[in-house]
Amino acid sequence: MQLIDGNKLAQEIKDEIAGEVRKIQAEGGKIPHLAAVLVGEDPASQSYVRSKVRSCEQVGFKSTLIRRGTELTEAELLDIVQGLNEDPDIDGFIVQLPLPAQIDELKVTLAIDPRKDVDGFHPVNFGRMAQGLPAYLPATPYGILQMLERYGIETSGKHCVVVGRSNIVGTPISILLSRKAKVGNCTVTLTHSRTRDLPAETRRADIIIAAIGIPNFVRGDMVKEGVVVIDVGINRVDDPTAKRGYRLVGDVHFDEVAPKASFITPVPGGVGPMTVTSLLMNTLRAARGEVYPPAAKSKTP
Ligand code: BQF
Repeated sequence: MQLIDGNKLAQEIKDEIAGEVRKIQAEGGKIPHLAAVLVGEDPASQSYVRSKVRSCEQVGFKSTLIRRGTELTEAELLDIVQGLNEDPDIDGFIVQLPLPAQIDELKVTLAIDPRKDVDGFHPVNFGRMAQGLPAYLPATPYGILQMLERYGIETSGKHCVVVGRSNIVGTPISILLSRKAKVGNCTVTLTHSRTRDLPAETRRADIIIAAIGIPNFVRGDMVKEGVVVIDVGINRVDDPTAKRGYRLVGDVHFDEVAPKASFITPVPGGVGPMTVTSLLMNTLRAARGEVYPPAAKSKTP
């Protein structure tokens, strides 16, 4: 069994991005600039945003954090989004989810200019991804592709079983792994809460992507010998002996599954850190105008 080390891979990718930033700087180009909007006090969201801002500093990006209280109205947030859409110095931005109950997440997502949607959540980016056009890929699926590629894990012709059908992980990774691409060409089965005999499906998998949000959901008797396991779960479970009173547990029962796996990602330190580097890669692509052609310069008469 080989552990897929997300922390190590994320550091390697950050080093590569930092090198690209130094090149841009040497050529007198524009330093990539990411903005993040954080609404409310959710502790997990605060820690995610902090780590994104810290990662920007590590690679030499500019970053701007916009913090607002829980009482922020939807109209006020839409104004902030509009301002970021129009700010020529901002290459890309994210609105950290989840948002307080009075704000409609879909409305906010739709308000983001797809050219600055470095989370890849806007339906325009999702549609472009699905059709194999240049697009910002959603951070978690992009991170998973990087892990498979950099560990040299063959995907072509393999049977991949995805557990969970969310808009940000299960559904997009199913599309990406079935595409005709360097990392792709899988036969994909997308399973979910209504799947009949789910263990029978996972037992046929060469590759399992677990993204259902239930701690220890995938058990040892649900996988075959030699399986590749990507665990997307980040579940907080109470643990009085832990410093913070909780610990992070994946969607995979690691101790039962690891002995049967050829490759497996740990939690923490697996997919999580890769989502952050995906965001940085998308921001670099945004700054370079790689996904959408740069806006035309206004003609002076
Ligand atoms: C690790 C996220 C659910 C809902 C909204 C490293 C992260 C997590 C774990 C991280 C996540 C999850 C993020 C680890 C960003 C991943 O060491 O295991 C990094 O920062 N994530 C988010 O921004 O919003 C979420 C999960």
